[in-house]
Amino acid sequence: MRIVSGIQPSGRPHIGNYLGAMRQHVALQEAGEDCLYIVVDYHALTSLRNGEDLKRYREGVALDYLALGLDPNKAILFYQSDLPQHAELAWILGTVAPHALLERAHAWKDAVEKGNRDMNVGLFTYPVLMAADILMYNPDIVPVGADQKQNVEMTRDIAEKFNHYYGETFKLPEPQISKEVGTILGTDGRKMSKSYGNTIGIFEDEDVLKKQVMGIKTATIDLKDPMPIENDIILSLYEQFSSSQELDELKSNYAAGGFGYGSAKKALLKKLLESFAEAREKRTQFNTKNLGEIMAMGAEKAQKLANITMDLVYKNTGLY
Ligand code: AQP
Repeated sequence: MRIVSGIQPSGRPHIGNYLGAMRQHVALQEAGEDCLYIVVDYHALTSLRNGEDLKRYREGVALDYLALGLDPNKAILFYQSDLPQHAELAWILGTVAPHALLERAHAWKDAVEKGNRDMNVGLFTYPVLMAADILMYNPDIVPVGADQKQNVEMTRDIAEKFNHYYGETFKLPEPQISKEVGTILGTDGRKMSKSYGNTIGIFEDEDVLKKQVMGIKTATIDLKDPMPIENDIILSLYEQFSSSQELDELKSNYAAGGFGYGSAKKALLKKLLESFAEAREKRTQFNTKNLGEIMAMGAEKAQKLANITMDLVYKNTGLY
């Protein structure tokens, strides 16, 4: 199976990115699938306004992927902007993508409602660029977090439109979303998101992680009283990293009373540090020295596949 997915270097990856996407990405590579993973830096330009930040984040995301087990000899890892054809295909797809379709995008509607973002055109056409990233490589499956399901559905709609006008050109990909993960909640109870500042990191220093975990919003109850287990952010995160027995133990501590949210947060922090111990150790040994070569190798492999798609697109649209 051909697999394509991506991550925005709009900040440092968090455990939501890991559970919703990156963990699956590495597992699919290990299962021997034909995987392409894209550090989508053109997308990050819709929110970052500092070149030094983008440079640091995109290298950071690539190194984080490698530390989490991505093997550049098994999967193709590359920077989106190394292949300007992504922007070119996005333009072409934009000429068939209905405006009304993009207006329905949850992320766009959310941004309009909040009105607190720089509402640039790139943010509006984000799903078209994402369609280009995906359709460029004709994948069968697009493994993403639950929040990105709509974008993959839009990719299918745009591909169908294009095929309707220009004849069979693109395969319609299927989103693959881990049901057990769903949408991971951030420290404030909203979707964990780099732009909400409510994330818990993977590779941050221990004192930073501690601060993030200790900042999780909890109910206000007396220490001696039982703590409610419904809609508890700590438990929902702990569940993702522990066995059912460990989860039951923590739940019974909640029910017993006298435990306190401080102890629950400490248990979560311990679990996170244990779960990522190997990756965190690996990450300290990685630096940007050989990264250029690894990313250039990925771009070269991706370029060969992109050329095939673009040749067909030029031929079918008459742009040859
Ligand atoms: N909270 C989440 N729960 C489950 N999956 C998530 N993903 C992101 N947040 C969660 C999945 O991670 C992959 C990479 O996401 P992205 O960086 O490309 O963009 P995003 O979804 O917009 O992530 P953020 O953190 O919310 O970034 P900003 O704030 O910059 O927009 C995707 O597969 C995504 O589903």
